[in-house]
Amino acid sequence: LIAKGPNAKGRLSVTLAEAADQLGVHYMTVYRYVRTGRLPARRVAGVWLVDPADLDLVRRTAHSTRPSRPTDPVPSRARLEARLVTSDEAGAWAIVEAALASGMEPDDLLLELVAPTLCSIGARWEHGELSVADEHQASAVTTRLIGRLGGRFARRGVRRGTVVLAAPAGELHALPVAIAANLLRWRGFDVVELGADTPTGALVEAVANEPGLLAMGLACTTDGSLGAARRAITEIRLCSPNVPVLLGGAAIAGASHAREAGADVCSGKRGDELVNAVESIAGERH
Ligand code: B12
Repeated sequence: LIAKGPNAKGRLSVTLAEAADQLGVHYMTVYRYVRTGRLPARRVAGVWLVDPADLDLVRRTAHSTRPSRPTDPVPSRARLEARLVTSDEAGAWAIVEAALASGMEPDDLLLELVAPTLCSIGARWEHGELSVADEHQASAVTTRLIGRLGGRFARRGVRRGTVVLAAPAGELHALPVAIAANLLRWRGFDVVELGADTPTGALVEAVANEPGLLAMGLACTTDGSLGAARRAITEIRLCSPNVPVLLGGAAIAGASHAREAGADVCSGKRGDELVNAVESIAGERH
C-alpha cells in the first residue's frame, strides 16, 4: 500500500523495479539514476518511489544526456591546476566528479588529469611562477582528493596478490606512491602502502611480514633518494631474497639504472608501467 501510495501532488508512484521494467533497463541502472539525481525519488518506509511523469522525462532525455565519450582531460588540467594552487578543494572535486561522470575511468583520471597537473605545478614552481606555499597547498588538496577517491579503486573478487610500495628514506614525495597504489588496487592487487620517507628497517620488516608477497616497489622522485633506495634493496635482499624488487619513478633513468641500484625490474616513470611490471610478475607466478 505504501509503495503504491500517492506522492505530495496526489499522483501514484512506482517502485524502482517497476520503473526499471517500464524503462526497459536493469534495476541497478534506475538505482544509479536516482543516486546521481537524474531521476527524482523519495523514500517511504525504506522503499524508493518515483513519479511516472519523471520516467517520461528520463525516457526523453536518455539519448541527449548519456555521456558518449569521456571528457578530454587536457582542458580540465588548467582548471584543476587553478583550483589546486588556491586551495579550492570543492572546485577541484567538482572537476574530478565531472570527469568521472563523463565516463573517465578512475585510473585514467589519476594518470591523465591529476599527475600531469602536478607536473605542471612543479614546472611553474621551478620557473618561479608559483611559490613554495602554492605548491604545498596544491599537494594538500591533492592528497585529500586522492583520499576521497580511495573507495573507487577497491575491487571485489579474486585477489591477484599483494605488493608493498614505498618511497625510501629521505624521499618526501608521497603522492606518486598514493597514485601508484590506487592504480594497482584498481587492477585487483592488494597494496601495503608505506608512503614517503620510509626508514629502511621498516621497509625490511614490512616485506618480511607479508608471506607470499608478489613484489616490493620503491619510487625515487628525486636523485637524492637513490642512495637510500640502494641501501634498502640490499637489506631487503638479505631478509627476503625471493621477493622481486621493482624500482621506478621520475629519478630512475631506465633499466640499467634500476639494476645498478640492485633492483630486479625497472618500473619506469609512469604508474601504468609499474602496473604492467607487476602484472607480468603475477603472470609468471601462476
Ligand atoms: C608535490 C611536490 C612536492 C611536495 C610533495 C608532497 C607529497 N605529499 O607528495 C613537497 C613539497 C614535499 C616536495 C618537496 C620537494 N620537491 Co617536489 N615536487 C612536487 C611536484 C609538484 C609533484 C610531485 C608529484 O606528486 N607528481 C605526480 C606524480 C604522479 O609523479 P610521478 O613521478 O609521475 O609518479 C609516478 C611514478 O612514481 C610511477 N612509478 C614508476 N615506478 C614506480 C614504482 C613505485 C614503487 C611507485 C610508488 C611509483 C612508480 O608511478 C607514479 C604514478 O604515475 C613535483 C613536480 C613533478 N614533475 O612531479 C615536484 C618535484 C618532484 N620536486 C622537486 C624538488 C626539487 C623538490 C625539493 C628538493 C624542493 C626543495 N628544495 O625542498 C623537495 C624534495 C624533498 C625530498 N627530500 O624528497 C623537483 C625534482 C627535480 C629533480 N629532478 O630532482 C620536481 C620535479 C619539481 C621541479 N619541476 O623541479 N615536492
